[in-house]
Amino acid sequence: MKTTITAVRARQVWDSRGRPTVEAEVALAGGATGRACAPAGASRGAHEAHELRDGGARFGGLGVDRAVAGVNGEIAAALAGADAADQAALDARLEALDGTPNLGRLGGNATVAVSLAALHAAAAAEGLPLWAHLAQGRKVRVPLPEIQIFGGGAHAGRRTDVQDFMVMVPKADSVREALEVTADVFHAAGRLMAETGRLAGAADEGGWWPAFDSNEDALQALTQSIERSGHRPGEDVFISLDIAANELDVGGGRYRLGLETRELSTAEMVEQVADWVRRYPILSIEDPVSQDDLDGFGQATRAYGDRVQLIGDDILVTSAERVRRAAAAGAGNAVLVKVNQAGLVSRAKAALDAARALGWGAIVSARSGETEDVSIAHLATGWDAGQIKVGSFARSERMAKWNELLRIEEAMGADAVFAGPSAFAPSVAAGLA
Ligand code: 2PG
Ligand code: MG
Repeated sequence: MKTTITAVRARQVWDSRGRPTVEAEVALAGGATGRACAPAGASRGAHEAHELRDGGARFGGLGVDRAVAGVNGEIAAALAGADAADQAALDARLEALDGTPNLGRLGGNATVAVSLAALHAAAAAEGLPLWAHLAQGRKVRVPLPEIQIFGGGAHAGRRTDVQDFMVMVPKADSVREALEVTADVFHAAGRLMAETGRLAGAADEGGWWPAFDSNEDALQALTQSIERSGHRPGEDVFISLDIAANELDVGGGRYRLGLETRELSTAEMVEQVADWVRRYPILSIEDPVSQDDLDGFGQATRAYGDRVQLIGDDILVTSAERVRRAAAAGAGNAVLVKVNQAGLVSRAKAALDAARALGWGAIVSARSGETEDVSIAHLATGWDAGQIKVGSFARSERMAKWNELLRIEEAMGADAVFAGPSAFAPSVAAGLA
């Protein structure tokens, strides 16, 4: 069979933070090959697939020699002869080989690189771009981006408590237009920051590293940047926040806003965000509470989930089971899908399918540590996820994904449909009409 795996190998490459990561290659009997890199998060959920690092002094303990050796040894042996076109069986083999629920023995960084590389190889064997291989002839939408303007939290020395200040352009006609509007806002924000002496560099995902006095200050500056860019906040351009509240959790149901030297209870945290939602053109909120606070996530959903997208990242960790559990508790209306958080392509797809079955939104997301790998542009499109999150509008590991989306949209030609408001859960989409 032309899709039979003949070889699997891995090497250490470097990510956008200059840290080692795993790159895998899969070769098939018919001559096709696929290649993929594992990304790496900084603000991680405890329930994610385990990232296998070497520890010790070398590279600050972040070496991936063991993960690479696992691919070149055990994984290569176990996958020889497997069918790359049967992703579910291949991922099940990896799961069984690892033998732990969180892929802790071989490492989610090893398994995700291999799982994705096999997917690329299967697409190549069909002679199709990955998005078209995944779409299997079905009509799929070009995803709506959320794009970071200011980076904070764990990605910028905790210069703001909120991690990502992003924008969305849901009423654009195409991803091309959405990116052009975002470029205007990104540069207007840079100019505003420079003029007011608040520009302090670039954050991990390419956003402006700001020197703000409060989180509110950042919201004001972002709204002002949208206005200055010539676009209309709350009409053309909306704000999306990743609070990444896990990073603010100081235990005992308390959240610390370090920038403002305030400590909030879960109820106060929910109210703080509700207050921002009332006063700023906010369309989407990610992780307003900590990873195990399903109750708090439910409180947030009851407070503003009828008009605002409420995304679970660290709380759902790309797990179908956690998505269903959250929905049963009335918590959330969208899932962030990070393939490396799940550790396998099939597990990530299952989380997305669970969300879709519930009428939720789904956002395929990059990590703060990325490479030139553009797989997620294809996954977000081919899986018809509706939304994509890549980081900011600078640095080539980010721009590579945006540029790939432009190529995909162009390849679809007159058939291309931009997801726009259809990307959201119905009540959120209704608010945009
Ligand atoms: C997140 C991601 C991307 P990290 O929290 O959504 O912004 O960050 O990869 O560090 O988990
Ligand atoms: Mg997040």
